[in-house]
Amino acid sequence: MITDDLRDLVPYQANPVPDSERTLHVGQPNLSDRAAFDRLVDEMYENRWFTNNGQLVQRLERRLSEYLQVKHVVLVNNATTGLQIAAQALGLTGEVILPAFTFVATAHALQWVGLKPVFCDIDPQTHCIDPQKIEALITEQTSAIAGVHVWGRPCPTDAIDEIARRHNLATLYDAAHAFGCRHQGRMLGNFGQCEVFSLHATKFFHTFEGGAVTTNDDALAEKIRLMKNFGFESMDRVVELGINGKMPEVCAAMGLASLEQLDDVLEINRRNYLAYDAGLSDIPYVHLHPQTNLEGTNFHYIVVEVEADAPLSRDELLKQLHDAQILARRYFFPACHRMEPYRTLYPEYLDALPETDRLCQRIMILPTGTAISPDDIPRICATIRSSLTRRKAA
Ligand code: T4K
Repeated sequence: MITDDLRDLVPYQANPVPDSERTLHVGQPNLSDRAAFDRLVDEMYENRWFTNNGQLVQRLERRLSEYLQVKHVVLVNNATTGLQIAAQALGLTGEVILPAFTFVATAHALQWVGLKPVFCDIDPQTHCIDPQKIEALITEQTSAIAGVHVWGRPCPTDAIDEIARRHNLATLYDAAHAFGCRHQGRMLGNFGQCEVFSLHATKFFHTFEGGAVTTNDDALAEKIRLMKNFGFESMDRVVELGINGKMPEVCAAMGLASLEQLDDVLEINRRNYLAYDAGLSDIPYVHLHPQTNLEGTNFHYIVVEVEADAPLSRDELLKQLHDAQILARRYFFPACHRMEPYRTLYPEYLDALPETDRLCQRIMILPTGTAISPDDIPRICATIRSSLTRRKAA
């Protein structure tokens, strides 16, 4: 139910451009309450403490640990660094199995720390790694399975755990999309040896730039804390190979202010999803990727599949939307195995991932979040309908 309070959160109301002329983007950031953010920035000034594990970072870690019901939350400067640190802290070597249907950062983080990404195909129903295809990829060099909770939909963690146990592999999850999502009655953040969230501006919950590594393993959390701060155990004493993965205080201020409004953002996302569901349901050739976990998702991505025999290809439809100032996006396009350096380093995957390749050709992401007004979604759906029917009639 959208209340008046909720409407106050939607920034379009302060926007002088009429709804019908605004450009609609995928990924426009949710805004925190400005006064709450300003108060936290004032506090940061009073403390004269801007980074290096400041009070706001510590406070946000405590809040997130309560929110995610996980023992340890280690904030970092972004999820890419978080994944690199997690891989190092877990002592991964050789090869790591992951889906190619992910943002390229997942593969880059592993390759950057000297691991070979081994790309696994996805389950076309869930868009996540297909557990039935993992085992055939395991070799003597495999040290871990890295699942990605694509669009916030949980990976099949039981199946992955079972394979990992049998082959003595580590498990970690890229939870970049999945803040606030639940799985089997628990918040994501509690699965595998550790999970890594992105808190980038385009995400459901954000800190401008940022990331969070979560784990229930005390020793691993301690190692990750050391590693994100150059390996310093105490002043002048370095005990690990470390990096600069620290989150600045101003980012934590954004996180603390944003956390207060997260329930409202969730409600707006849910409203938008339901409006898309209704608006797209009778348009032929397009299908909204269904949310199967209505009580446990953040509804942050509106994912639409365009059928192969539609009168317009996915890319032609995108062009029509862009012409109407609706900047829908292809994610993830192309998939990692078709991007450099992977297509040159590992050409064996170019013909090995049919479901990934099919999905990459078919899906588009539509705008949602608090920057979208209730009137935008009917306009977007009408543009999709008229583009498809115009072409069919022609
Ligand atoms: N794993 C997965 C599965 C991920 O999706 C990501 C990041 C990562 C790992 C790595 O997390 P981080 O290291 O970033 O914490 C964007 C984001 O930069 C990236 O964080 C995100 N995933 C990815 C899916 O999307 P681009 O290259 O698509 O960004 P860009 O600049 O094209 O912006 C996306 C849209 O957002 C545009 O329509 C414009 C809009 N936008 C963006 C920003 C930053 C705004 O309206 N305002 C803004 O301030 O990567």
